[in-house]
Amino acid sequence: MTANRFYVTTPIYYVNDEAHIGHAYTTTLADVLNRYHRLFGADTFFLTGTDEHGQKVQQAAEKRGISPQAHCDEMAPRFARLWQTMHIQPDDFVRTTEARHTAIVRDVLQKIWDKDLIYADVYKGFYEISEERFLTDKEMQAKGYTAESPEVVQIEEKNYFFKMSQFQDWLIGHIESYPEFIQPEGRRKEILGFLKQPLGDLCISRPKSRLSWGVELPFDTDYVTYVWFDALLNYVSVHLDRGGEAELQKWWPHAVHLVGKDILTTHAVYWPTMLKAAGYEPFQSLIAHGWWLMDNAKMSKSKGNVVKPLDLMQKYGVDAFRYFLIRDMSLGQDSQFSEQALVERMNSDLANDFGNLLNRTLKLLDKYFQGVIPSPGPAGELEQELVTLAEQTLTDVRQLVGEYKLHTALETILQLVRRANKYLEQTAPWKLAKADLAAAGSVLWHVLEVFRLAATLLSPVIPGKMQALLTQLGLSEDTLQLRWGVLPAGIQTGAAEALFPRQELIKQEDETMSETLNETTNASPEAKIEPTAQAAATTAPAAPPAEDPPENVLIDIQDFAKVQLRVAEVTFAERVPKTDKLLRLEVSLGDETRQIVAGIAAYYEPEALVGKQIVIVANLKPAKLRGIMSHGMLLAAKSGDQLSVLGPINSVATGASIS
Ligand code: ME8
Repeated sequence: MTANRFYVTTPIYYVNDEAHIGHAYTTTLADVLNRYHRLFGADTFFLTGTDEHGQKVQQAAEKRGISPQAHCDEMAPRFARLWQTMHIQPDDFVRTTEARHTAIVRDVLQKIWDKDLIYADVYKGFYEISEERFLTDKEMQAKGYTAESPEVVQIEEKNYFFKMSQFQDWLIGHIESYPEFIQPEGRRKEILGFLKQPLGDLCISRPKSRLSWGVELPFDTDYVTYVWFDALLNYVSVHLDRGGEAELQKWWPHAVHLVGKDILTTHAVYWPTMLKAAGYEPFQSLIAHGWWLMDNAKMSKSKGNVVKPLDLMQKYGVDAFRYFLIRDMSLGQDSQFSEQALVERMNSDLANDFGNLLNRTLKLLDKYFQGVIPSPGPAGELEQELVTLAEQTLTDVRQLVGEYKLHTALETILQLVRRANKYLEQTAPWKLAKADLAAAGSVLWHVLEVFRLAATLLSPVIPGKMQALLTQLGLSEDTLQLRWGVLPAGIQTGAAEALFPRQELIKQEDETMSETLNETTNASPEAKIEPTAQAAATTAPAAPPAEDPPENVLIDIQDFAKVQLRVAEVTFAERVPKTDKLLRLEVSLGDETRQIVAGIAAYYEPEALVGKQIVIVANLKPAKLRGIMSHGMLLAAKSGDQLSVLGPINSVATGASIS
């Protein structure tokens, strides 16, 4: 019997640029699959990382006037931090410049060289700059390039070649025998079609005179290997380093590679033949997903249509973003991205279907049972139907996850929630309660049990919100079980608060300035990946200013309770260019970093604020000031032309709530 294990990988991302929604998608998908398999009882491993060698990275570093290593050391943690912010939990994060990786690349090269499967030759051909590889005549034609096209250069030089052509027949046989090897089916056919033409050998080196930023070949110190022969090996190098061949064998037969369709050939053709040459078995499956498109074009920086994940998360929250990515992409096809679609998806699925039913149920629970979960009574016909559907949902979701149909899995879970809504209408516990309180209690138990089950099934996709739901229901994590009938009676639930408030599209004020901020290469890593902010109390907010409240108007304590005040520590401060009013602050709340723009430049030197604890309003809608996103507002007292930023008199834990 094969072990119940699951090993999932993402491509390792180039560090020549910032992460965008495409990177966020593949990594979220891997995280969600990993969490599902863990929920289903498998032993799991999830690997992601960064691809740090090659021409593009060398050029990006040159442009900034720093060494490639310094550039990589700055960029790689940005990816890692972004994944952390997105609640993505890889088991390891590999960087191709780490010695643990390069040592294995050299070992494998030596092994293949010793088997006489690598040779030197002088090659003349067209080299595609963006893809960093030589193109065949056919590929030149297919891409519509000629010798004059700026995308390619003609190069003649000595290089090392891997005898990939020797493995063509074996590869075709393997793909034909194992339909799950390349998915979806369309991509498998595409590769089989590609393999109808004779397969060439693969150039795996660059002379150091042309490119030095790579892994030196063990058999010729004038050459490096880079990109594919380097990067693909990350999938095995990490395990070999962690525990040698035994550790690799533990995970390797279960390896599932997730990639975008842009890197299908490299993973479906180069990679299995490299493995075969090195004496390793092929991976289990390669899953190629489609692209997120903006206005029908792939996102790319040159087109200026890149969507930054952090901007979206700061506006709508991490879980809403994760939910949208998984729900709105049918794996294998392209999907059109729009912020409007994200907002609509949140409102229809999460706020309406899930959130409304939850609120109604909790209100009824409060009214008739003082918030204590009642016991289930005997199941009638309607209850039986609900239980049958719930059990069917469990089976279907497991199967759909196995088939990588996550968007359908989510829809299936939501259908169960909608069915529970109908059940509530059919049974009308608000009427029932007058005649038979126990029967009304049984109805509420059934609806809440649907929520417990839905929370279990949705927890891999929206872990933060489902944790909040459990807390609201007074349940512990071990109630996240995949069977009907777990909900304990007699538990006191917490206060009902909207888990998924209705969202509106948040418009950006001034896009061009935001670009300027993000282009600033000297900005701290947080500034680039975590642009948040809000006006200070003393500046005109970017959102339309609320009317000044008339003096002496009394407000309810509930109104004040809506305002989240927290203690923050200023970690960085600078003047905002081209204005003498604003400072840009980075503040820590302990568990997160935020950016706040405050109108206090006339009163404070930036340095004087660093290290100080201040008070911020933490739940203001984000706004843009001079193109810089502000997430929160600091409090300051103003009298005449004096201003004092407020903070605790004694130092307290950073992030502490103020009540
Ligand atoms: O190719 N929609 O790195 P990369 C969906 N370093 N996914 C997208 C996307 C989009 N618009 N754009 C990018 C590399 N992706 C190599 C990989 S692996 C051994 C080496 C995702 O930074 C998608 O997963 O260009 C794609 O395969 C990956 O980002 C490319 O990332």
